[in-house]
Order: sequence, then structure tokens, then C-alpha cells
Amino acid sequence: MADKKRSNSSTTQKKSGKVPLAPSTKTPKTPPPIEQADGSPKPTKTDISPAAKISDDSASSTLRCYNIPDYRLEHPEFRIFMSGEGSSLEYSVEGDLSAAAPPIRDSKYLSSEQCIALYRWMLLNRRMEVALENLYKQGKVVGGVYFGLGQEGCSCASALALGPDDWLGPMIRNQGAMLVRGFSARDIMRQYMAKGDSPTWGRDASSHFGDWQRRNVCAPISMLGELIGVMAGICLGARLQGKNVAGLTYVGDGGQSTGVTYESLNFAAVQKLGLVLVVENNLWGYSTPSDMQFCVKDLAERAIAYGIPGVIVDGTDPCQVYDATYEACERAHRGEGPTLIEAKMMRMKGHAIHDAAQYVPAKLFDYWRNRDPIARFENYLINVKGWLTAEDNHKLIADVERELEADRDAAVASPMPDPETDKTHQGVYCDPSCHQIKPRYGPVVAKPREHGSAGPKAVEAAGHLK
Ligand SMILES: Cc1ncc(C[n+]2csc(CCOP(=O)(O)OP(=O)(O)O)c2C)c(N)n1
Ligand SMILES: [Mg+2]
Repeated sequence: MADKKRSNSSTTQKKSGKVPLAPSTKTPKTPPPIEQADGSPKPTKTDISPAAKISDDSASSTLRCYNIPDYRLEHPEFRIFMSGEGSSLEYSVEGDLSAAAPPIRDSKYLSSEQCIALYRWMLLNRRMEVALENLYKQGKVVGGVYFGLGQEGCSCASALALGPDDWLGPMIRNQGAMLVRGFSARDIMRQYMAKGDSPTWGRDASSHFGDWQRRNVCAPISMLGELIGVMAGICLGARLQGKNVAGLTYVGDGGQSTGVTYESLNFAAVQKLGLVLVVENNLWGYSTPSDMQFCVKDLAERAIAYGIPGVIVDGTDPCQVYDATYEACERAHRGEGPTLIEAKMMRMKGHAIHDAAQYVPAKLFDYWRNRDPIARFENYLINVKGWLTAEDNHKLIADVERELEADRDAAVASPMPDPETDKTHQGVYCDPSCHQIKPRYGPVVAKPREHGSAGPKAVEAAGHLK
């Protein structure tokens, strides 16, 4: 579980007794500033430049009249477009792809030990997915396999920024986040093989599982964007129990186009719920490039329209992701509302194991391979910071391999579910005697109605306008 530098938020809240039970009506419309990574104040909106008045439909960036804080150390400029015709139709990439990879940005919050722990999670995430690919090729997996190759830094660092009472709502690329939140590679492998002792006892496959009892993990929801509203609901439920928690979830560059994303994020913004939404802009949604999915320059721009802070990070830099998520969680704990974090990176495999991603221009893979989050973080820890010796790194890698091997062997040896003998997990639907959902953080505090009785309204005739 995450090693925290921050004070325990529950104690802070108890001491100050400052858990707002309803959004303040006095809050200014402008969201509080996020400090920039270099410590300088964040550029704020309302800088109406002449450019904003120029009508130019072709470039949304010229319409911008505000700034978004951006933690990145490089600003890649290229576009992906369709070229050719008929059978020679293909995607091409245009722009400068020759730049050297940027350095890792020093974290404002992570200690050297936490950085090494984060590196280990990322490594475990990647090697576990290699093992899953092999299990699939051996015919042991039921269904497909989804990978987060190239996105491990984003997945692991964001989850590491959560406090113990916060909640995680992972999506398919966030198996690293599930590891950080306390699931083992053994759990994940058993689940992919639909084993009887997997987290869903073989009832479901892939990463479709959670743990609301012990790990505060809400299972992924396939319908893109739906998890955002569920996480907002968790934050609302916690607030009604007197506690502000952060609810971290993810949506892709494709998924963020759904209507439910708008509805849920807007609701969270209005209610000032502690939703932390990481928009994983990995440049592809299935085989559709981001450039053909939306017109804004940066997806973090969407935050302006919700009236919440937005921030851009390099999703291949775990320190940037951690810092932005940590600050968003702190905001959530203070009851100040949601944050939208756009993490820019690249999906380094196809959508799932069945997709060879041949539609992706090879040059793009080369460019992002140079920005591999694990290789760069390893170099940062060993050569830039000197926090890890080459020898300790070898030991760490061997240790990860050993752990994975043991987990894989145990998962392979696990039995498949047996409907005849499995008496305890037969139920698919709850019945009234099944279980009782108890409030997690305390008794629900609801304001009584100001006028009249607290019961339901007496029947009221509908008004008909003629
Ligand atoms: C509402 C909805 N529409 C379509 C799909 C089918 N679908 C599953 S994943 C996917 C692509 C998602 O792309 P993106 O959001 O960019 O996430 P990524 O796979 O790149 O992580 C689509 C279209 C879905 N699951 N839900
Ligand atoms: Mg995508």
C-alpha cells in the first residue's frame, strides 16, 4: 500500500472538524490555483488575448484565452492523419520526431525510497503483463488480455498517491494501479485464467474485479465513462458520512468523448466531490488516433468548461504523475472538488492481445520507445540521482522475477471452478439476507428539510401550461 508523506487526512479532518457536508455557496467560480511544478504560481485563466477574438476555425489553440498548468519538460508537436486511398489508405505522422527524450522531473513529494518502490511496482506491472501474454499464448487465459505497456508510470504513480481511505476505480490499462492498491500478480493471473480461487471465483475474467471491503477498489466498468459517476457517488457517500475522500479513476482519449463523462464530471464539480480523473491520452482509441477524436489541443482544456482545475503531465514520467495526483487528492481531502489530469503518453501495443496495431506508423512507436517510462526512471534512479546502485537494481529485478514466477506457478496450479462442489459462491444476485451494506466512515448525516415534514411530499398535481 502507498507509503505516505502526507498527514493522515482522517485525523486532520477530525481535529479541525471541517468536513463540509454541502458545497459552499460562497466559493468563487475560479478554481483555486495549482502550484506549478517549479514552485511558481500557476498561470490562471481570464487572460483575454487578442488571439481570442480572432475567428479562426482551423486551429482551436488560437482560440485559447487561458492557460493550463503543464508539468511536462517537452512539448511534442506532431499530428497523425489519414493518407492514401482505397487499399493503400494508411495513417501517417507529421512533425518533429527527432528530439531526445526529456529527463525525469524531480518530484516535490516522493522520497528516494518511495521512488525506488514506485520503480519496482512499474517493473512488476510490466513483467506481469509479459507473463500474461505468455499464458495467453499457452492457451491458459479465458478471453483476451489487455496491456498497459508504456503506461506503467501513469498507472502505478497515480495509485501510489492515494491515501488509505481513498478509492480507486481502475480501467483496463491500470493493472499496475491494482498491484499498488494491494492485489497480487497471483490474483490478477488467476482472474485472467478464470480460476476457482480468483477474485471473482471464475465468474468473470480479465481485470474485471474490485474489492470494496478491504482495498477500496471499485471494479472496472466496460462502458467507457461510467466509472466516473460511480466514483463521484462514492465521494458523495463518504461526504454524507462526514468524510472527504479522493476517488481516483481513469478515462481514455476515446472514452472521454462519452456523454456520461460530461454528466458525471459536471455533477462532481457542482457538488465539489473529490473525484480525481486521469485522462489517459495514449493517442489511440482502438484504431482511431486522438487527432481524429477531438479538436481541442489538450484534453485538460475540458476542465475549464467544468469550472475545475486541469493539469497536463507527461504520462511517461512517474514523478509528474505522482505530484499532480497527490495535489489533486489533497484538494479532494480539503473538500474543494474534482481535478482533471491529462496524462500524455502512447499505447505501446494494440488495443488488446488480438490487435497487432499495424495501423500505427512505425516512427511513432520508435519515438515513444525512446520515452519508455521504466528505462528512463531506472536511469534516473541509478545515474542521475545515485539512489540505486547497479547491483541493487539487479537484485531488485531478480526479486520481481522470483515473485512473479511463484505467483504464476501458483495461479496455473489453481483449480478451475467446480459448479458441483462450489456451494459458497453460487449466488449471482443478492437477496435480502445476502449482506448488509454498512456505512464505511460513520453515520449518514443528512440535513432535515427546512419546511414541513421530513417525509415525502404530499401528492402534488402536475402543472399544465396551456
Ligand atoms: C460507451 C462505450 N463505447 C464503446 C465501447 C467499446 N470500446 C471499448 S475500449 C474502446 C476504445 C477506448 O479507447 P480509449 O478511451 O482511448 O482507451 P484506451 O483503450 O486507449 O486505453 C472502445 C471504443 C465501450 N466499451 N463503451
Ligand atoms: Mg486511448
